[in-house]
Amino acid sequence: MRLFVALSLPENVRWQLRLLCGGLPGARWVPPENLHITLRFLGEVDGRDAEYVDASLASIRAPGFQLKLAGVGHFASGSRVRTVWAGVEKEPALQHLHDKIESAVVRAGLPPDGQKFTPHVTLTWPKDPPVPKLQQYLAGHNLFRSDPFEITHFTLFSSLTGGEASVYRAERSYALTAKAPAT
Ligand code: 2AM
Repeated sequence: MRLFVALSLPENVRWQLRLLCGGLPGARWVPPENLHITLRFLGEVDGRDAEYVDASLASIRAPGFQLKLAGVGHFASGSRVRTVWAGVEKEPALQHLHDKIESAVVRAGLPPDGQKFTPHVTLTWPKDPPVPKLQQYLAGHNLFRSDPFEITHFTLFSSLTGGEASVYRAERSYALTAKAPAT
């Protein structure tokens, strides 16, 4: 089973993100129901390991928090653009939650990720967009800001790939504790 841990997004924010889904020739945009913030990609995991991961994730105690999406960006390998995404405004509680999830996954016996966590919402995996179009897209959406939204839980998703778009299914959600009081 192909698994990943992610934050789902409220419907109003997914609608706001739809406004960013256009303007790159040939791009196939992630359908609104699939938009998410990946916290940890687990890849193919067998049933027993999935149970260990589930138990380990269920033991996490971390406070809820508020997030806002901000701006757009891209990841590239060399000169190849791999991903165009919406950014996430800096929030220490998100990094904290990511770190707890990473520890939980390793405690469950999976290998460490070792990658720096750059929170984002993937909008498209474009196919060689013309550079001027990409620059125009990035500059044009630089000022994008979503409404703020509350993060009250995180979710273990399974992913079925191979079709037109991947099918993500929420396998289990894990509640965060009540938001820490402002200091
Ligand atoms: P991203 O889009 O947030 O970058 C579900 O497939 C999610 O897992 C994707 O949205 C992607 O996160 C992440 N993912 C998929 N394949 C991956 C891989 N080979 N390595 C790392 N992350 C991957």
